[in-house]
Amino acid sequence: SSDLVQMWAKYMNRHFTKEDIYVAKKHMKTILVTGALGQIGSELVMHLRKTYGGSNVIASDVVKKDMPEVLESGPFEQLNVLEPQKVADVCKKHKVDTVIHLAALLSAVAERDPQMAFNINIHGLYNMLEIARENKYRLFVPSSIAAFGPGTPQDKTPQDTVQRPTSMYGVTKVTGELLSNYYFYRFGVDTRSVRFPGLISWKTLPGGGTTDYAVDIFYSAVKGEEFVCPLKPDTFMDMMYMPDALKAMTDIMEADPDKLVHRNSFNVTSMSFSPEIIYEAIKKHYPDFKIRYELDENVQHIADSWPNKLDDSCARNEWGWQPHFDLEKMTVDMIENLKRKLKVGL
Ligand code: AKB
Repeated sequence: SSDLVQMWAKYMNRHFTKEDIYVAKKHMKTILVTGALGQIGSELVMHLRKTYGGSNVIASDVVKKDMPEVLESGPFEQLNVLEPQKVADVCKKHKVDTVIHLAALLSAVAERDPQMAFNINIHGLYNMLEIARENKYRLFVPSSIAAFGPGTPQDKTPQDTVQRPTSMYGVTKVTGELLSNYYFYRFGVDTRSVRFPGLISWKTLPGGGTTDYAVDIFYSAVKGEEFVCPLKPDTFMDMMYMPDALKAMTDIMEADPDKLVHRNSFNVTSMSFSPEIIYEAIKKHYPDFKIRYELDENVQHIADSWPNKLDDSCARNEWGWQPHFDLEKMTVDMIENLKRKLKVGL
């Protein structure tokens, strides 16, 4: 199937030359982040501001939450991605050249309201693609392990393989990958993305994903509470610690475009574990920690349709992807930071 990618690229090359790929050779300068007060956004904005300067990273979200670190370290705009004219005006006002579009519903919440998920995830994405096309912006839109489905090989899931997801979230992610590639080949918009696994962080909670248990389990352990797990003990999924996810986003956006065979989207992973395995890793630090399994069938159903472990060799070969955190290292860091955040066990 990588032959297919090559063939398609060759065919589509008739529509554009390398010079048409907007600003592809330049670095990011002024960046708009949508969904900036969410789990990824709140950390990404601070990470980008350190590298590109506070005033060059415009944080935006549909509601203004009480997050002084993000709100006070640079510009914030209250924006709804379903109002494209307002988004375009804000981009022009700040002379944006790159958009990182994170505003979307996650898998479990999307499955509870598929119509709303379609509206936000698809119409929001389409609006951002059109704004990028009209204004020659570069665009990053995260995909997910949810872009795979029951027919996909579950172990060492290849970069190019069957993508027939059965969740609305997954359908919106595959659509996002296809549309982003289409805008690249058809209009020369510099779109790039990765398929994120479950992201684990101590700063901001995820909101309604299938992999959220891997964050919640740390909160229970640090607070000295029993953890009630919604998934079966042997449910394997790929995971990643947030610092590696932030690195993946900046590395791919700054990657040399000549080296990219793929674009939307790259498999990336740091580790693969099950509830049983992460429980054992945390138990080394909290020997009395208890887990109880109370299945949420909807969440289990989604998790069962996702891969156990991705093969991310294309990301490693094409733009040097290399994670820093494994399960043990992440566990130590999560516990240390959560103890400080929750002011317990210090
Ligand atoms: C979710 O569980 O929905 C997300 C994802 C893997 O995309 N964390």
